[in-house]
Amino acid sequence: MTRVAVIGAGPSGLAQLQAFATAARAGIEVPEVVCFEKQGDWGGLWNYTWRTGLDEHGDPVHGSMYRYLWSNGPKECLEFADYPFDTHFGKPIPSFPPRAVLYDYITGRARASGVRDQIRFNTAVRWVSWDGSRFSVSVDDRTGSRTEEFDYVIVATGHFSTPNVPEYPGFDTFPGRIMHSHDFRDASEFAGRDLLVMGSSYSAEDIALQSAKYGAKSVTISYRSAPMGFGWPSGISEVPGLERMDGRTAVFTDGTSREVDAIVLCTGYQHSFPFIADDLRLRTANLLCTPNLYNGVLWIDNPRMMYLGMQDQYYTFSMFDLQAWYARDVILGRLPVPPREDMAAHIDGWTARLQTLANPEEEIDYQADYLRDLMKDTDYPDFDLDLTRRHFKVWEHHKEESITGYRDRAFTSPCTGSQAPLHHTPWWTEPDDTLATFLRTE
Ligand code: FAD
Ligand code: NA7
Repeated sequence: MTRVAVIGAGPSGLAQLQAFATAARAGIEVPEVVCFEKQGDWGGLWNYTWRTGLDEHGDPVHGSMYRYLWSNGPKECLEFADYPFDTHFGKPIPSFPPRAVLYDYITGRARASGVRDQIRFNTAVRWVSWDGSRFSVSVDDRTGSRTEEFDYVIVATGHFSTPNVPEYPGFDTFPGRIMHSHDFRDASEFAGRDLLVMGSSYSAEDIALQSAKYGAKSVTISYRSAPMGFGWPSGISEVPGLERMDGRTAVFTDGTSREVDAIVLCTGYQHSFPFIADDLRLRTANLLCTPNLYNGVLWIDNPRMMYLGMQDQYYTFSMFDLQAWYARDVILGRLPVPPREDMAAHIDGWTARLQTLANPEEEIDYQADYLRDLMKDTDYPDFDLDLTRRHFKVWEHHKEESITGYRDRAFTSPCTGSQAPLHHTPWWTEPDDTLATFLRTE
């Protein structure tokens, strides 16, 4: 029997299990699917851990999410078309849920599909190689190591876990704490302190806001290329790049300086796959179009090797679902694999368009067009993709209008058409991120 290995049981890996389970329910013969997950539970980054550094087995901790993390985009833009929010929660819920609510949603669909017994938890994949006819997958299940043979390998291990940690002059003599956003867990740690946040993307934006919300005395955000330029609340300011640290004093390239107590490096992540042989290993920066992946999924030098969720992400769960449906249909032989040169030319076309994108609106259209292609190829349930495209653009404007208030807006579902209610409390004044409080109606 054909055997498929899925590596990782986060949103992408679970999407793959969902895709096969859906086909099986429709009476289609599906291969044997085995999912390896190095953590003790599913949900990937959404499975919160207090741990940093090494996990209980001595492996790098996967988790990068922190307490009080709320969705940074409208939930309507990531809704599962085969399992709408209204179905899971039994009623419409507000558009920007905290982490525990999204975790409940992701794992709720997986529970309903009964895919848990396909997952081998506490099992880390240590090496994947191709022997000319099949893949050898070596795993460590904490009792020992073994190697199994597979016909297809689907890598769904995420790419926001291995931190990119730059060095700056004076870091080695800075008297305070320096951490990467991967290790940031509880914003209240910085209450009453002066914080330096480095970076100008999603992590910098949100960690600066979190820290101010939970009591930091001041937050200085240092950008390398360009400021985010939002209307920051009092206590947060943006300055140019860091030149050096002189003790506690941060000196910036415009000659200004600030005294700070701690530094959070929101400097992004590396795509890291040390468990994959060189000839199969994706090497890329965080881009909307990754090199060598046809349709963003198939490794062109060996299309039985597949990757999910490796792009930079406006779209998340719905994109992973579409990729998983596509991967499934290639494996089932329902979709063709073009010759290598055609796949390479297709990627070249997308890469050329990527170079022309001038602003977030064009980036949103670019990724939505990619999803549109996958929708055309697969039988993933229809949803109003153009509505999500418009939602993202409106969301960008909401952020420009109020960076502390954009999460108080409400959107309509692209799957059911239902209108989300407004949350009972403004995000900026709501310290409680529990599921019970979020779902409470007042
Ligand atoms: P992950 O969630 O990273 O899951 C990968 C899984 O693979 C993990 O369970 C891991 O344990 C497992 N794994 C890794 N290596 C191995 C191995 N060698 N062997 C076995 N198992 C392995 N997206 C949103 O839509 N909204 C948000 O608000 C949002 N906020 C975010 C905030 C932060 C701080 C971060 C870092 C990301 C955020 N994201 C958000 C994006 C996030 O990438 C996706 O939502 C999603 O978690 C990606 O799913 P994934 O399955 O591809 O990867
Ligand atoms: P991103 O989006 O990859 O952004 C990384 C940021 O780090 C970006 O602003 C970079 O600046 C900055 N960076 C990278 N290297 C450096 C150095 N050496 N010095 C200063 N600044 C640097 O990662 P995020 O963590 O923000 O977001 C990842 C995911 O987490 C995302 O999906 C969110 O939902 C949560 P640049 O602009 O390139 O100059």
